[in-house]
Amino acid sequence: MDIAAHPHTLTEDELRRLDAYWRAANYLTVGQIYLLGNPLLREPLTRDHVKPRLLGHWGTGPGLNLIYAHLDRVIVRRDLNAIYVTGPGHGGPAIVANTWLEGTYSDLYPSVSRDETGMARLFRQFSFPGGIPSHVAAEVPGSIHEGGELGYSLMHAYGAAFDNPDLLVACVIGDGEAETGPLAGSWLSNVFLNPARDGAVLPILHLNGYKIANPSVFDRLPEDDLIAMFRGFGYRPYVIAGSDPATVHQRFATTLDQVLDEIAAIQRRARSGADGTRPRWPMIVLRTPKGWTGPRVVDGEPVEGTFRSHQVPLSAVRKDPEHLAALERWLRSYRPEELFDATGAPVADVAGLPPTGDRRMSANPHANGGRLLRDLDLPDFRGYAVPVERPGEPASSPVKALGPWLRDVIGANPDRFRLFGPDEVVSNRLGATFEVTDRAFLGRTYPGDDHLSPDGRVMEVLSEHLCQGWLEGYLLTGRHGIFTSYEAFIHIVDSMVNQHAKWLKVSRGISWRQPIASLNYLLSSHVWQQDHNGFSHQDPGFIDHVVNKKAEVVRVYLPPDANTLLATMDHCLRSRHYINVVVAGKHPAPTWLSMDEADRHCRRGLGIWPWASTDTGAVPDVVLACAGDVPTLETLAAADLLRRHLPELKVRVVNIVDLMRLQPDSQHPHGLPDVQFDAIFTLDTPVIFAYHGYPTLIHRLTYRRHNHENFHVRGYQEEGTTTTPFDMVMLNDLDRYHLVLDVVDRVPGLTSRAAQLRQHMVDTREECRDHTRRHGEDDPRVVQWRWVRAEAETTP
Ligand SMILES: Cc1ncc(C[n+]2csc(CCOP(=O)(O)OP(=O)(O)O)c2C)c(N)n1
Ligand SMILES: [Mg+2]
Repeated sequence: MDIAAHPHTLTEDELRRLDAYWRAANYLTVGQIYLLGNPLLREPLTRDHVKPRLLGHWGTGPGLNLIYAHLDRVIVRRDLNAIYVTGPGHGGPAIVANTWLEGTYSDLYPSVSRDETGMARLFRQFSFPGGIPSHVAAEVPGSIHEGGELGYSLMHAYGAAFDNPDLLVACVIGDGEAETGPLAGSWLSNVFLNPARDGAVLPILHLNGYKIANPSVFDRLPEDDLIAMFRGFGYRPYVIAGSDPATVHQRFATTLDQVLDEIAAIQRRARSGADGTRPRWPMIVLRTPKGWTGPRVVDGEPVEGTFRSHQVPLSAVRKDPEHLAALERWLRSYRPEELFDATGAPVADVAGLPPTGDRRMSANPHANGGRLLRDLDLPDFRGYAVPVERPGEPASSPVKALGPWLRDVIGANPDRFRLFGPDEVVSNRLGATFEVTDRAFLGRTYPGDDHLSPDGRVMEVLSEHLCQGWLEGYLLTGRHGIFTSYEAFIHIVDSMVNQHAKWLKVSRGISWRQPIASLNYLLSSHVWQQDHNGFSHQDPGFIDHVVNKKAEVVRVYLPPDANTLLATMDHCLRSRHYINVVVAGKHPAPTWLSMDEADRHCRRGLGIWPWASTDTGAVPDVVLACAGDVPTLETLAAADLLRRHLPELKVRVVNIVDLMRLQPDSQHPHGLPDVQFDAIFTLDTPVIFAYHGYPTLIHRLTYRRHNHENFHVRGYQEEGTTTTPFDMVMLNDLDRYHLVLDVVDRVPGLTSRAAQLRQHMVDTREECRDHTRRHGEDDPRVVQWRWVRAEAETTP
């Protein structure tokens, strides 16, 4: 569209009011960065009015404020339901300024009132000890995106728009942010957005030309190429460029009206059933100067319109009288006396621009998702149980057994639950979900494509970043979901998990933020179960990463079989405000517990398995502990060997589902009190612990426990390749024979007494290894091993 053909969308009065609002927001942005006192410049500015430490980011602010003001105009005119995602989240003072102008800030933080006293507090608290952080963090009303770590704005925006047909998500993307891998991948999200069912995302690329110290790459691309790139991603880009405020206001207003008309038309067409194809969504490229309206030149260097405006353009205000004078000129250039009345409140023209009530972007309930959260309608997981004939029988794939339940969760919650995964839903054995839904997809389809449709509720894209970001956006706006991934590659989102965990931790302490649904990971194709893959696909360290986070936010579950997985996932989908990591295998494996037992075991989080133990009524000689499905299998096989070969040995088998039970209750809310822990693990018995992941984690978690020095942990020690399942456990000394060796070596008195058994175990391991090398598969005595009830046992 030729914007120049519509140069005067705004009347003189509208232009004046918009510009006044923008100036007010800019003034408040600068004030927060600099001022301790004299907020309205009622007296000449002195160094004592200025903060000793000047922290914050100015450069992005004027652009963020301009976009905010213009969105406010159209929200009012069109009664839009909109939220604002701030990619350059370092522009915290700008967004806070808008929320204060809208009145939301004072509603939620009454001491920061909309008057001179409140303004002074608003300024003082910003980036000040005991105050608020510099970014658009959880403390900022209307935010679902802190933007501290750049790259995730657009994926959060799409996640928020899914299943929110009436919502407009305006997403400002920094031109530097746009260089990040996650953001670069996010443009594809429009292939998954259904205009009939979902809301709209309006990407606004904030092309202010610079980052911290460099030009942005996008700024230096020929404009034709830039446009062609976005067209290639399926957008219709509108470029607004300029540095004269009045001209840019007019262009922005005209463009915004145009793109909103287009969005409305797209939605009308799709919702009337007239058009089911992927539309070309509009987007905006806003090319305005970085640090616009700030100091042009400081100490002889150009600042406005350059990277030098990124943080604090005048950095020596308390020392250098010239800087102080320049700051005063800068602040007065906004003419605060026209913008705020005698009490310090914004004048009617300014205060009257934004919408009111929940239409304010800072008060929109979608940005405080817990307010809108509705429980899932969960089918009773007990009805999906694998019937257990005796411990270990039948074999079933835990994840496959979960499939029908998950299918029914999807079916029962068609507006608030989605499954996210990087192309692995079928490979992770969750194919049953496709009995009721498809994969969301609006790209071209061919005959033979499998379960692709615009209405699908399974979100598959080969980007762990996108899966994570979409799900976060979906959760933060009050919905539910699961992310299923290969265990090794979930590390790709380590950093995003950090950010989400921080958000959860901080928002937990903010009274007006309601808890949201937990972020649930179902990690399958785990380290011990590789078919086509090998060493590159073996890494159980995501658990280690997650446990670094605040105890009140993270939970880790290692269900040993199908029924415990069902009970665990039910628990996770009911939980709130956590990050739940569940690791479960996809291959057929013994089902140890009936559903009743599984339910009880999961409620306890850990427990002695009496049917596998031989220490009834006695102090055990050894505790065999296990966490994870494959370690549990090896542990039970080891217990079986011990029963046969050392029948007098009192063995206690303990299984751990909820890893956090291992920590003391002083460290984690799930932690087992010391007395209970001591009762199970004893004060002085050797504990041979077979663990799914890296052994050091178990030591970390049990470090403060009385019997810690007797904990001997086996787990993944970074040995692996493409080989058989039993060879994998042997490579890492986690196999049943090695566990027996550990028992012999650790239980006092056994070394000499059980020397023959020891030798037998060493030989058997070698034979098993040789078998794999000769035949390409595991030894039949390993494959065919089954748990046999003690009564039926005959010692060989
Ligand atoms: C992932 C990540 N890498 C690096 C940084 C450090 N950083 C903060 S702001 C910034 C420049 C951002 O530039 P841009 O996105 O263009 O924002 P704006 O120009 O609007 O400030 C950088 C590199 C970061 N916050 N996140
Ligand atoms: Mg920039």
